[in-house]
Amino acid sequence: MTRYEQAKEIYAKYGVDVEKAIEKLKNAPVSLHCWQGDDVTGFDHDGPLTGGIQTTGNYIGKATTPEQLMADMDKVISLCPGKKKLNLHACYAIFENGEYADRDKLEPKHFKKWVDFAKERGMGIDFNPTFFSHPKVKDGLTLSSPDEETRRFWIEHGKACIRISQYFAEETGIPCVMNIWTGDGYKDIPADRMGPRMRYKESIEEILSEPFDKAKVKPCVESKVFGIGVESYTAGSAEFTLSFAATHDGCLPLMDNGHYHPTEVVSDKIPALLCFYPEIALHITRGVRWDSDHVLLLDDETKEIAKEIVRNNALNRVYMALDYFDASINRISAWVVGFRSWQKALLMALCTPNEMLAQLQNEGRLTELMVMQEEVKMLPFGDIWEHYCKTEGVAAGTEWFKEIEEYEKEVLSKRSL
Ligand code: RNT
Ligand code: ZN
Repeated sequence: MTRYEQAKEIYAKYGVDVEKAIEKLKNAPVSLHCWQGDDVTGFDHDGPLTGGIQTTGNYIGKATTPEQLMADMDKVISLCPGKKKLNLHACYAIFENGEYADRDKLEPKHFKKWVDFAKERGMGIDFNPTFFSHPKVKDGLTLSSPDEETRRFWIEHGKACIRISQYFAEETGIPCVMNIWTGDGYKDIPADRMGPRMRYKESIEEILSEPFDKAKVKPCVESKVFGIGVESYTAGSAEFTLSFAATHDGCLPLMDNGHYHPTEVVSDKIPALLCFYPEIALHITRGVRWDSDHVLLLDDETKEIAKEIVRNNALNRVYMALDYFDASINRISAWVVGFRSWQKALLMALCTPNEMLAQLQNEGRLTELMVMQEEVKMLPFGDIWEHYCKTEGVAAGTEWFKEIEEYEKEVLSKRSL
C-alpha cells in the first residue's frame, strides 16, 4: 500500500472521502493576480505606486514587459496545482505600435493579448479598474473627489472597465469579477466624513449604470480600514462597502483580510455575509501587523478562511482571489508559495470531517469537539497533498524550487534593472 492509500484509509475512518475532496478542489477556480510579477506597476505609466499601498524590496528579475510577465505567469502556473483564473488590473493594458489610451478611454482591444493568453490556458479573467498610480489622482482622491473633473475621469474609467469585463466574460465564457477599490482617504482628521462617501456612492452608481449582463460581470466593492498616507479616514470603509453591496442588486462585497483591525478575522465574517449575500468575493493575503500584503502562508487564519468557505458549501458562492506583492524575494517563488498555500488550505478544509464536528457542536458535546478538532490536526495531510500534486502534474515537495532557481539563472538574472 502506498502512503497515499494508507492516508486515504485513515481519513475514511473519520468519514472523509479524500478522492471527492480532490475532485472538488480541481473545480474551484482561484484568481492568480498578475501584479505579484512586477510590484504592482503595470504598463501604462512610469510613475510610482500610489493609493496607500507599497511594495518593498528590489530583488532581481522584475517583469517589465507583457511578454516577460506572461512568461513568468506561465512558470507559476506550471508549478501550482489547481484551477486558475487570471486577475488583471486596468494598468496592465497592452498598447501596440506606439498607440496609447488614458484610463478613461481604455477599450477591450487593449486587453486582447491577455484574452488570448487566458483562452489558450483555459482560464477565465477577473478585472480591476486601477484608481491609483496616475496623475489624475487629485490630492489622493478619485471617485470621492470634490473636484468634478477628477471624479468624472474616474467614473469614465470605471465604465470602460465594465465594458472590458463584459468582453472578458464573453470571450472566455466565464464570468468576470470586477473589483472596485480606491485608496481615497485622508492622512489626518477630516472635517467632512460623509461628503466623500456620498460622492463615492454616486460615482459607483454611475459606473454600474453602464449596461452589463449580471450573469457575466460581477462588480464588487472592496473595503479598507486605512492605507499609507490615509491613516485617519478611508471613504470605502467596511460599513460603506457592505451597505453599498447590500443595497445595489448584482454588486458583491469584497473582503481583503488585510483590511481590518488586526484582531478582526475575515474567517468569522464569511459565514456572516453568506447568511445574506448570494455571492461574495475575497482577496486573500497576509498582513503582518498591518495591511502589509506579505506572501500568503499556510497559517491559522488562512486555514480558517478556507474552512469557512468549504464547510458552508460555498465554493461556488465565494470568488477567491490572491492579493499580495513581495519584491524582496524571487517574485515567482512568492507567487507559487502563496498559490500553493491556498491550495493546501482548501484541500485541508475539504479533508476535514466537517459534518461530524458540527454534529458534536449541535449536540453540545463541546469537550469532545475540542478533542476531535485537535486530533484532526494530526491526520496525514502531507500524503494527500503529495498525491494531489502528482495528479495535477506538479512537484509536491521542494523540487519546484529547483525549477525556479534555474529560471532565475537562465531568465530573470538576464533582465536589465
Ligand atoms: C489595496 C487593495 C487592492 C490592491 C490591488 C492591487 O490595499 O488590497 O485590492 O491590493 O488592487
Ligand atoms: Zn485587495
